Amino acid sequence: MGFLVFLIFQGCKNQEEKATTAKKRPNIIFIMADDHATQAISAYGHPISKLAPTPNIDRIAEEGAIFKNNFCTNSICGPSRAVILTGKHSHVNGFRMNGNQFDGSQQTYPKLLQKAGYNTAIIGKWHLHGSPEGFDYWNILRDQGNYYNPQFITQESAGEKIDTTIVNGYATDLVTKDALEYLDKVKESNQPFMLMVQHKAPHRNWMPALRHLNKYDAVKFPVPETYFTDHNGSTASKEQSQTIYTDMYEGHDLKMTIKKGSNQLAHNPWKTDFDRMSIEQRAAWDKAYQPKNDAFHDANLTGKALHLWKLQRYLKDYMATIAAVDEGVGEILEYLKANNLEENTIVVYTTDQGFYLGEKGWFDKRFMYEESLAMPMLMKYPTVIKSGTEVTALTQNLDFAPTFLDFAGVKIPEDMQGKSLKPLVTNAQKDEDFREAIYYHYYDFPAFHMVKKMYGVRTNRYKLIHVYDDVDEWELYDLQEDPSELNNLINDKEYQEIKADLQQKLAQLQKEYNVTEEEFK
Ligand code: SGN
Ligand code: CA
Repeated sequence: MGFLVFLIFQGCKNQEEKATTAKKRPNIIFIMADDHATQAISAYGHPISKLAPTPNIDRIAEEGAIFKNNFCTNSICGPSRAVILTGKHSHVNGFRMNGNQFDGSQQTYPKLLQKAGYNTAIIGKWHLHGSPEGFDYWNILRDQGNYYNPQFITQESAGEKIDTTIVNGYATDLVTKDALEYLDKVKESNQPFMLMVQHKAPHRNWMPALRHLNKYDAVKFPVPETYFTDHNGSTASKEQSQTIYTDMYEGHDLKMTIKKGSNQLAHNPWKTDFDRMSIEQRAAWDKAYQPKNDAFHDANLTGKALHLWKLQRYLKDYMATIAAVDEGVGEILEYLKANNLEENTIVVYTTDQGFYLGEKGWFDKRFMYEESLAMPMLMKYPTVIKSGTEVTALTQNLDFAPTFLDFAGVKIPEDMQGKSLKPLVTNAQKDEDFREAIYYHYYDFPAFHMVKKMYGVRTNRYKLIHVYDDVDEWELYDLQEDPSELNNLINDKEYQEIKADLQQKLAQLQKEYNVTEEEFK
């Protein structure tokens, strides 16, 4: 009898210990916006963001770490998400461009965390087609998602015939609300959790929440020096179609109307974004925009003045769309504090790739130039990361999966191509010893915005790009001398040694990452 009691007691004790160890493992909240440029996060200090600060997102950097040289491997939505989930480059995980179908049967970090006892969830934009695998809970936006009254696909509705549910409200707020509801449920359990909160905002067509429609009316954003550049030295730059003043749709993107006194949008090919608004939402929208649009018609702008007006309208909408994301981050951080979860939860803020805010005249991403290559990365974990940590190592979205596994104490599979960032934020490794150069490859051509196929290498000072397929052109930039990347040095005599070195680094990386000839067909 005594022995049985002992056994039962031991059993309970083991279970208790197991629960305590499980609790000790950090929770992970991965917040990812869509197309949120580093220039639009005030922690990164860009002049544009100073006029439209993001105080809540900045808190993650203040209380933890900011990555100053974090880059994507392929500057486009689905591919970046697939790299994040798998820790493998696009050519290895198989998702090279939007429209591909993600092979959900492959290894991902959520699956590995789930297997190790984590409760895993994803809420918001998914964009990988097919249903998410490796999640205990999911609630995803249909396709790209809509800002107003979006459709969600839930575990329950994704049967043989996917049944999407329209949820009234504003996408960013709905995603935040569902994230808070998930936290409320999961905090009651003994399991550590990993939650991915993936906003649609601030993706095109930049529709702010009703409460933010006039937020930046009085602000004049700085015009990038390169807004009217002529792209000498790069055929790919000349031949893209993502220029604000020639390629934005006046209605859909810039919310311009056909004439004074009318609320009818000018060119608006994707009607569903506005047509789905309720009568009340549309009335509030028109009340905010009509006076601005009428003033625009009165001003009768043409030429450069018109191009500059378009830039301001774009930036005001883009930054106002971010305001709800920032508020949502604030709500999550407050929730953690109020529920005693702050100390043991890693919070990450990032986006799927960078974005142009008028630099080179552009919006969108895809190019290997800095604005679209750079990805914001902020991370806090109070018990482990010192506040105010700055990481300058060359890091990538490729590294996120190994990092989360490392923090969770799960073995990083050999076949993951990224490296854990943990030694960088715990000061166990020096920034300069982390990685010599990063590898990039963009495939999505011909497609929207007509950005050509390209691959390349970036060190902390130089960048070499090969644009291929319908052209065969190399570009070389000295980022220290020419941060705007306007001066292609590929044929410059003084840079031939540097070029040879970069070519060698490129070959090395292609070998290391198993890039075969197949990739360039
Ligand atoms: C949509 C956008 C494009 C954008 C792609 C990819 N047009 O097609 O401007 O480049 O998505 O974006 S829109 O008018 O329909 O918004 S991604 O972030 O999903 O890769
Ligand atoms: Ca994106």
